[in-house]
Amino acid sequence: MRIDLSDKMQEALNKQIAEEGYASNFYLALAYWCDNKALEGCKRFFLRQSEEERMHMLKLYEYLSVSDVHPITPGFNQPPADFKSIQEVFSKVLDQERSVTASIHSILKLAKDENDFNTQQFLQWYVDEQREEEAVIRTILDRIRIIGEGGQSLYYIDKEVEKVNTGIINSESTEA
Ligand code: OFO
Repeated sequence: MRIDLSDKMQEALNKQIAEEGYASNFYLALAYWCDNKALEGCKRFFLRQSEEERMHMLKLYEYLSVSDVHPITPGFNQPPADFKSIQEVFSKVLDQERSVTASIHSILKLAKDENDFNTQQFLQWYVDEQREEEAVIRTILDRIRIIGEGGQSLYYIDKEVEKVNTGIINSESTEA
């Protein structure tokens, strides 16, 4: 089914491709920052996030493609390469996710203003995904705060993040 998208919507969805692509690269950068600190659980977490963000980007390519709109492949923006601590890493992740959430919400508002029901439906998946991602990151940040900054804290933080990787902590268990 071909979907008619306004010029403004085409531009907004193409911009979102760049947002998701950046998020994928950002998480890749974080994975190898963690690798460098021997934080294997955190590395695995960010590698998986990087793959998921790429998948979010590709969903947008497909949506534009079935709408007969040529998706624009974004250039690479340099993600940050260095961080003071794992606490700083996860708080930057929360900032990053909040900014993507704001971007999705603004496209959804545009879709509502334009009575573009197809795009509203398409974006709902992203709204849910963002809510779940933010919930997981907030849980990790809470645990990091509880563990504190003592000598073995990195070891315990990595173990907590590994629980997310294995599904012991997930978005369902974090949403009250
Ligand atoms: Fe694309 O899910 Fe978060 O950013």
